[in-house]
Amino acid sequence: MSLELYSFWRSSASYRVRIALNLKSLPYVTHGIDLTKDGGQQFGAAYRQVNPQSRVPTLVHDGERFTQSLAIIEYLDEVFPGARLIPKDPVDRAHVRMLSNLIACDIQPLQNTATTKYLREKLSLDDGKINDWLREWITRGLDAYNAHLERDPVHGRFSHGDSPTMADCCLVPQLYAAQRFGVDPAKYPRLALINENCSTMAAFQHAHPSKQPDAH
Ligand SMILES: N[C@@H](CCC(=O)N[C@@H](CS)C(=O)NCC(=O)O)C(=O)O
Repeated sequence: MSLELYSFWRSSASYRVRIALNLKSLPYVTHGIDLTKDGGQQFGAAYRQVNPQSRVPTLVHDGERFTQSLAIIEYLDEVFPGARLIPKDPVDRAHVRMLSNLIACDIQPLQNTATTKYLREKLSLDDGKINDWLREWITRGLDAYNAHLERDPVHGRFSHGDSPTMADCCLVPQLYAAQRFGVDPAKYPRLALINENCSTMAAFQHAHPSKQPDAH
């Protein structure tokens, strides 16, 4: 069995999949795709063959290629035994998907490299305005995530209950990105606590950007 992950150390979508692979105790080989080098290695001919969308991550499992981090995490959960990342019960499952989508669909695309590059190069926004943009969308998204947790009757040490799910695979990288872009996670005590609980687990520690072979 072979698992290969095309990823960039700082990419939050790649970080999600690394956490999921580790929670499932699945060994994998990393292929670093540097989004900051040579105008972005994701646009190179070699990587376009792997993923025509020119984004990371891509997971290759025994020759089968998958993109889109949430689709990858769902696939891993369905195919491999071990910790369940998406609960069985339809209500719990919908909660976990809702939280995951809130981050993956409504926050991350607005902080993505290609988006901020467009703001800078095509719309001539300066760094100050781009930072305002980033903080605005990240704050609105995390406010909403936090509000959902307050209403969710399933409280626990993680986003939904007492074991980590796909939602936590999304939350931890999003809080890492938030900090990078100047939004202090301490503003959200509940989210900060979940982040702390995750950070005690080896699966999350080993997935951290600073621990990746391509980190710089
Ligand atoms: N919805 C995709 C998002 C993938 C994505 O946007 N990846 C970013 C890094 S986090 C990327 O490759 N950006 C390259 C670019 O913007 O050119 C997923 O969840 O996998």
